[in-house]
Amino acid sequence: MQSLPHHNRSLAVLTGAGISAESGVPTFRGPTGLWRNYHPEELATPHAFRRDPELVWAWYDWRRGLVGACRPNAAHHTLADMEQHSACLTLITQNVDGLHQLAGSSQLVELHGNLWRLRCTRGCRPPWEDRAVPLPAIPPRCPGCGALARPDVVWFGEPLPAAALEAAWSAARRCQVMLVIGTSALVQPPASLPLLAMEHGARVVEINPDPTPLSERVDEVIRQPAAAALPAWWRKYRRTTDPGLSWAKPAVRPEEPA
Ligand code: BV8
Ligand code: ZN
Repeated sequence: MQSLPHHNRSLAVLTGAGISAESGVPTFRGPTGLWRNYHPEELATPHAFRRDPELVWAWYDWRRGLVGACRPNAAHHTLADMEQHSACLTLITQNVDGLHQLAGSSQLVELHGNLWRLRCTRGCRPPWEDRAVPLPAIPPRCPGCGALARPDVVWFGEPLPAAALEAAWSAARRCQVMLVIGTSALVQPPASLPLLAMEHGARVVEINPDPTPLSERVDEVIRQPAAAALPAWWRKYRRTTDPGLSWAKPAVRPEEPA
């Protein structure tokens, strides 16, 4: 395998709530993830919404208020810069906070939707953007047919958007390097993406201050917060003139004279 110059080696990046932690966004499993003593998994379900849409919307309104006051950090900005300088970068996020877009990332695969989009529970029209904080009415209603509106996110027990999932699978199969940033790797199907990338020979690097179920399986672990670790990783990556040595899986080289 001819080792590719680093600027046209395909990179895939998977992000989770941890990349937004330094922007002030509560992570799901961190101490700040709880709301009124509800675990996210209890509220982010179609069942919870059917049972009490006001309660679920109060939670999303609280999160929109919180996230709306947050700004992208150095890790988000580095990913936007990487997009500018990489021929082939696929940024796959589990986050619904919209901070990647705010940082300027456009090649983004949102696996779990977005807090700033609403959709009609009757499906009478495509999802629409609504950035009102707080929402004028809880629960909000569809401006077209007056039916209940819901956040345009994927709830537990719901399938992921097929196009986003396919884009993520193919990026994982194609990439030479996958960065896994700020995820506890517990929620499926996203947690399987790094495994798929490894099965296809990619080098997988985890950036997370804490261990995860992936840590002992990946090629490299950077135990630092993302806003510090990612800019440093990208500077080193770009400086690398001989990609085969440090980043991609060592190329199968013809026997080099000893
Ligand atoms: C589906 C949107 C099928 C909503 C979200 C049993 C076994 C295996 C799987 C299952 C099971 N039971 C059920 C399932 C499936 C389920 C699942 O995986 N459950 C888990 C809990 C076991 N998955 C589903 O239900 C999915 N759908 O399977 O559908 C289907 C198919 C066809 C037809 C019908 C059905 C849907 C899952 C999506 C749910 N929606 N979000 C909303 O946000 O309101 S998931 C949500 O939680 C996030 O999007 C994210 O995916 C997840 C949280 O994980 P992380 O982002 O990783 O965050 P976390 O807090 O956990 O960790 C933060 C990490 O950051 C930590 O490691 C920490 O150390 C680190 N960190 C902290 N600070 C920093 C940092 N890292 C770097 N820098 C820092 N500064
Ligand atoms: Zn409608």
